[in-house]
Amino acid sequence: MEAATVAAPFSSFVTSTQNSSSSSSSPCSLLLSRKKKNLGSVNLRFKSRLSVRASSSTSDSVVTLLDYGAGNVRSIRNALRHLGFSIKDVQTPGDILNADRLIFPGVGAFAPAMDVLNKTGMGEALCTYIENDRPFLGICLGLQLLFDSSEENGPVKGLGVIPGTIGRFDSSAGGIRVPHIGWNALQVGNDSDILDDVGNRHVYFVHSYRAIPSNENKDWVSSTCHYGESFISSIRRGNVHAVQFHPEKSGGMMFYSKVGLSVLRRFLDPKSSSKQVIACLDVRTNDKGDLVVTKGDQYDVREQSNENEVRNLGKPVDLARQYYKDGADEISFLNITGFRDFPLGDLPMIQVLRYTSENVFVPLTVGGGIRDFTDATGRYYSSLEVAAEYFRSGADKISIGSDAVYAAEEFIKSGAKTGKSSLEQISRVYGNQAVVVSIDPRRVYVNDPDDVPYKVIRVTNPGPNGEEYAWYQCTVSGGREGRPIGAYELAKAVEELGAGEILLNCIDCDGQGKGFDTDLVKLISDSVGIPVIASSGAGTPEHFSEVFETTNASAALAAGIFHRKEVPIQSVKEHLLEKSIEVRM
Ligand code: 1PR
Repeated sequence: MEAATVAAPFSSFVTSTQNSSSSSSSPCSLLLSRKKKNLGSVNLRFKSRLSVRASSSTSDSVVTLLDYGAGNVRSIRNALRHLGFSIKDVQTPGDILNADRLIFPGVGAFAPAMDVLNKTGMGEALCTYIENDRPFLGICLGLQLLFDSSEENGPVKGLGVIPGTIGRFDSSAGGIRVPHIGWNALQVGNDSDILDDVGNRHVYFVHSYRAIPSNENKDWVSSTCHYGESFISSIRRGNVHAVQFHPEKSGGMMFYSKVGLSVLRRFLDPKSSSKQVIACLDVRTNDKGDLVVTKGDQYDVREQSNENEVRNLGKPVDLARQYYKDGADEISFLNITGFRDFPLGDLPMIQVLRYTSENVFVPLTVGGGIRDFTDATGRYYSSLEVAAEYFRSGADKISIGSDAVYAAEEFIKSGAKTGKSSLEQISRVYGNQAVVVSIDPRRVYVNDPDDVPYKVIRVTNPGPNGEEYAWYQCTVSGGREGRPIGAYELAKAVEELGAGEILLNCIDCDGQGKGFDTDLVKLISDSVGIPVIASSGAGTPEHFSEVFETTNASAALAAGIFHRKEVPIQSVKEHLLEKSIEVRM
């Protein structure tokens, strides 16, 4: 797999072709010239001589590296290994076409590089690969070669994928020194997933030539940087990315996990984007009428004492502020008796939200009782009004529980979207990213998958009577009533109805501290395209890494261990970092 030295097919090229680069037409320009007319999306319908192999994900941890031996790409190799990837070196154009993901760390000068690409047929293979929107990351020269041409020892034709000419920094502009060597900040524009963790932090540059943003290439530009002038620091279109800076050098060991590597990680495993640790505050009024943070034991929030009082674990605003300071990525308030009350009448809950949002600057989700409602006076309130009041009071997202179950049942029965459910109304007005559906399922073991008309899975831990299968029955009203719908069916239906995220609780695991129900989380996170929050059962930091390593959960939530100060949020995050799971520190 790994070629320690310069990949054989190129070594001979590098030396011999130093100065014979001005071939008439660039590989891509031939391919693309006929298409420039409708260069809307990358994936054009042109049948080139070459064809790329549909992704077969030979292995999720292999990355193909185009190292044409011009310079040391040792640090990129080290970075890839550090991220747990093995490297397949390009030996032939076919290796490019068959790549699942390709990194092209261009080092050296433009002309010799284009010569190697032209003479080895790699240029055309690269064009075909990019044309088919295959996962590509060009670094430094690997970005510049995508452009029409370069003035470096030229003009020299480039691959011609992106309009524009690479030119030398003008040292007279603003008294800058050329080459541009050092750390500089990016102005991240169009969404470029791979830069999401960089934000305005500094990354490392070493180059004398640069690409300039223009009307012709503006659709490609995902970030610019200023050095005497504004130049293109990264491009992105679909799965095709390239950066002028060096992600593999953008940070010391400590920085590693934050900036440089996050760019590579996000490219290599787009799903990996950084995981979130969420603190959840289940709130309700206790018998004295005070709004307290409580915590269920499989949803039973009453102390096993004579008084049988509601378990009181603290004040909602204080705890929320504390978890924010401790590094929680999001805070959720679940008004667990909301199904009983009328949210807009529940001023204490709204007050909690207003006070919290004054001091907590991470996303706030609030749930409980969101539904259309007619109060005792006969006044009708739509769920939209309820949600509006929560958003006005500081919520970034609202969470719907019971009402989403009824909406899903209706949708599955009729097969038609009425547009009237709280889920549909609120996601239509506020966007689906503002709507979370909280699922409260209970595991039901069965001996045979055909025993029930719902999605059944083989469970890791057999049931009390050795049952090998189970389905997850959804409940409403805080787990009090089981409904004829499974968590799988519900998740699929609410995604269709406009939910932007799923908070996947598990009544069986709630408050048990034995870990998340990874069978359930895997089932749901593999079945929907929207983010899934694993919830219920966290007892140790290892439970978090386990759920992120074994499922596609985007976030994991805990309550009890944080309320009882058994496991600090910081130690969960440090553990995840040790496990190379990207989190915000
Ligand atoms: O149905 O729209 O009124 O919403 C009610 C909301 O309240 C739902 O989101 C539902 O999940 C929640 N809820 C209702 N009853 C309870 C209860 O505990 N009796 N709590 C309840 C939900 C689940 C998690 C909990 C995790 C983590 N809590 O949020 O925090 O299980 O706990 P752990 O880390 O201690 O294991 P509607």
